[in-house]
Amino acid sequence: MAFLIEIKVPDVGNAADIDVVDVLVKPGDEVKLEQTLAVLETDKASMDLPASAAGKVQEVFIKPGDKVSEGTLIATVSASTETVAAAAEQPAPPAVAPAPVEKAPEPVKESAAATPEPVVSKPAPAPEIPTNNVSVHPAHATPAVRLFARELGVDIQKITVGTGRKGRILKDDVKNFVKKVMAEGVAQSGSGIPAMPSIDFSQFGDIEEQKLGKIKRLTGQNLSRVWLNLPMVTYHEEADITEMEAFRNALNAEKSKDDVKLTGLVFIIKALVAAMQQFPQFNASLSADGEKLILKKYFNIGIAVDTPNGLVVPVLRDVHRKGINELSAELAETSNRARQGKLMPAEMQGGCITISSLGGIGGTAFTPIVNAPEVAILGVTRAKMQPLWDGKEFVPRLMLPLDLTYDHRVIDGVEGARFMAAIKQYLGDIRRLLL
Ligand code: CAO
Repeated sequence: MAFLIEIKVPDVGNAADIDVVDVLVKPGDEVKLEQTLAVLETDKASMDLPASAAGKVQEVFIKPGDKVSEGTLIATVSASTETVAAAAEQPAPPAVAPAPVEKAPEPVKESAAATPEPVVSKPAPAPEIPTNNVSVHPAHATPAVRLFARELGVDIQKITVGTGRKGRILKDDVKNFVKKVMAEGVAQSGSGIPAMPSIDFSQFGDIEEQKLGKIKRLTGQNLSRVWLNLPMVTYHEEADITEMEAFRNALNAEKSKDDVKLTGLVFIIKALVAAMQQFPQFNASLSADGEKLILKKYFNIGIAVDTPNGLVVPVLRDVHRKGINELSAELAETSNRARQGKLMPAEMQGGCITISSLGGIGGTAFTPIVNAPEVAILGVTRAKMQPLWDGKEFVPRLMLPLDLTYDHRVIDGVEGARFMAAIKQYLGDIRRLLL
């Protein structure tokens, strides 16, 4: 015996006006128990409406774009007595509301031509609450979810976790995918750069592993962060320090063997501070939101010091108030303590611009990385005698190579060139430092 079963929208937890995004059956289709008849979608989740009885679909009452609520008739299915009985014995599916109570089918008189089949009202089982199933078909999603993914620029094929029924991708899965990608981006300082591959170098020959010290690890992290966040430009220049060196040598000749000798670096520090006073935008930091420039009225210079544990940057404070001898003594004392690992954290804070000098070793030029949040760093390599044309002849001059890297968000190219020209002028004639 056959019964006509009405399949209705079950209790879906107070949701009304639910969108019908897909209807998967038509009259005449044979449907199995639990087969998806339609796909509904609220603003929170997408859900499949399964058939609560197996049989032949007689009529379908909804179409994509309709809005339905609890109790809306979805379809009628003509089912045999056995199927209905079997369906009645099915345990109540997990539901957001109590399982619907089913009307028991009544025996039907064969002769009723106008009503050939008795009608049984049967809500579809309540849709399952999404679980964290791993999707077997990663791109199994309704058109609405696909549209949503497209609007966010998400390639739905890349979403491997569908938490809907049978692994269907839901709106929430798309949102979670976007959150995950954003979080990974942040972890990589917004760069989205793929991680370096891990290579087993022992396959090419003998190796030894050496753990990086704390300073090296922290410096590495900081340098990577700066490298990825600051648009940096390095400008190169040469300063004629022939007279300055003559003066420095003369001063050193006057010193006793216990006095701290003057190195060229202290003159460079003074010239740098004079240029900073002339160009205040170099003695500044950009606010974290990039909206403001914080101009500093103090003049603290960081000096990169090479130590057995790695690079550290002690800060010489209030340099504009200190003389060459005082600065020399402070530089010698601080760099010694830095090499012995005796600097306190506070001694490495509050710098305005850093100098990285490789002049004691050699070099002709390099591109130092800005010690952010400072906006510039001055690199120094080895001075050497060069023939310089004075308009009549070549004359030997001691030329000092300088490299200025600056944060291009704060410093324009022309400002960088002018700043460097000022340093060059101060070093070329240190009497100008008195002006
Ligand atoms: N041109 C020619 N000679 C130079 C010079 C230059 N630009 N800079 C230094 N020298 C000479 C000095 O005059 C000194 O000569 P004497 O022994 O004849 O007196 C010698 O080189 C050694 O100088 P120094 O480097 O010890 O002293 P300094 O004051 O110039 O520098 C300090 C001090 C602490 C900056 C330096 O010792 C240092 O650690 N430099 C490394 C910085 C660094 O690691 N930078 C890398 C950053 S990027 O990774």
